[in-house]
Amino acid sequence: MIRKLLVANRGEIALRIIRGAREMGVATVAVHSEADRLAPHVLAADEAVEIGPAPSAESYLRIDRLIEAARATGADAVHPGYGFLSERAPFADAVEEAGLIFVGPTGETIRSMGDKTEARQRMQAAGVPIVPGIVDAAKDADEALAAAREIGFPVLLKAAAGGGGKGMRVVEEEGELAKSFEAAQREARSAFGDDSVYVEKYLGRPRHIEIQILGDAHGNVVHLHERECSIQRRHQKLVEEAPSALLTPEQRAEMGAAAVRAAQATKYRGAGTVEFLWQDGEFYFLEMNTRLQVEHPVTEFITGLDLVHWQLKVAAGEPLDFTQEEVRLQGHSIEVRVTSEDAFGGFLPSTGSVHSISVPGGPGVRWDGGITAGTEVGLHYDPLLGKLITWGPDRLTAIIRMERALDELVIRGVNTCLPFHREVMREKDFREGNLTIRYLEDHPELLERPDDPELAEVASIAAALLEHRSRATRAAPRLVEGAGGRMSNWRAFGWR
Ligand code: MV4
Repeated sequence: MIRKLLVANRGEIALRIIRGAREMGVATVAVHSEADRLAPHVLAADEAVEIGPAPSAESYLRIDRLIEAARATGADAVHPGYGFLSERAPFADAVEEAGLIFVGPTGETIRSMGDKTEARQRMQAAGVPIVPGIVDAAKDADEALAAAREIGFPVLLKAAAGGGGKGMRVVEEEGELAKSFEAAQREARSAFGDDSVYVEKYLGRPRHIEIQILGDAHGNVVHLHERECSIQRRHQKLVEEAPSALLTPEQRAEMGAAAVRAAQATKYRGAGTVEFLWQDGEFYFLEMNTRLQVEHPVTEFITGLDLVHWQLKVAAGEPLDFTQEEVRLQGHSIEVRVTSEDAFGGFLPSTGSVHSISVPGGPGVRWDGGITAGTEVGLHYDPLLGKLITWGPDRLTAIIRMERALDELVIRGVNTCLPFHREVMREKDFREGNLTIRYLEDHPELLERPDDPELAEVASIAAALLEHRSRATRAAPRLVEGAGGRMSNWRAFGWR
């Protein structure tokens, strides 16, 4: 087993990993920048090492300093969290070369999934459906045009070294292709130092559904069902849920089996996510993420499994001790990402000091946060302050609980996107589970400040006096026609 774990991250995910390690009797080492000396993850760990100034490039991204911190504290394993170095193959390699356990897949697996054309080739060979298109980069615009004619317009040009939406171009018709191809190549070269571009059929209104997988060092792989992450803005997910509101048990099993084949094709060890686009009853492999994801708690809620515990176990060589048939799917879970952004002002980042935070609790509610009163929110790091997650025996109960928990969560001192989430929870298409990756483009009203300014001012004065939000600013959760009456949908909680 691992004795001492260095957590190469900050914020809510560092705290989440430290909590999981502590429960398993694993000692923890936090690392932090000068700006994060008193951050919650530092206070929560058994030991802490300062690794550099505030900018990530001089601290959380310094492989040499992280390895040195592990050596100096006698850690025997490193958990990369998400973001930062979590999907950099050279980091996984450096950790192993230093004789330490990397909590994640091998550098080789990370590398092969980072190249999108290689990933497509491997998936095709493993019998995982991929988006129709070419599997090798196109040599020139003529080759791309020939491919596009075969696939049928519109097509999407993608950088082989890309991912996360960088370097993509939609091409509607033949006449635009040559120009777009050259632009995509230039973009890819300057962003990734690699100008390889390939061609895919463009899907206009897909859902983003991903499958959580878990593999051990002995070749066993299970899937832990899907998460639906369609509600996003500029590739930043905002709301996630598990299971998806519309998959049938047969479709779930089919996607799960495809994800397991994908993981087996890369000899996957650890927790990973296979991303799919879903449109008109068909699903297509998009990318594989070789890390623990932000939205992992919704999977933990519906399966009862602790993903950090399992990451540590399989990293230490322990086999999975349950089968696919034993993986439960119980109820429904929703997560909202709470960021220091003003959703009604174009998601403008908000900075300052957190004056106070009051976190929700009660049945079926989880707050995974990385801030306390006094935390300085600046521009050096990701704006994610924390995640609010609810569980219910069914989707409507999870939503109603989220509305209740959103009302209980009060963060003062910085603007947050909490008011936006209150709007989403009441919106009809969301309530009915009608989601695509264009959800926000289809609902621009959700990005408009809903309150009467006068009422908002009165409310903010009242809130300042009372230290919690006035009831006047929020309507009672509204029921949506056809979504079922409130109590009629409410079942007594507990395993059925
Ligand atoms: C697509 C697509 C439509 N058709 N591929 C965006 C990020 C990268 N991982 C792949 N992405 C997309 N690929 C085809 N053939 C639409 C997107 C896409 C998207 C995908 C998932 C979640 C959010 C998205 C937002 C915009 C575009």
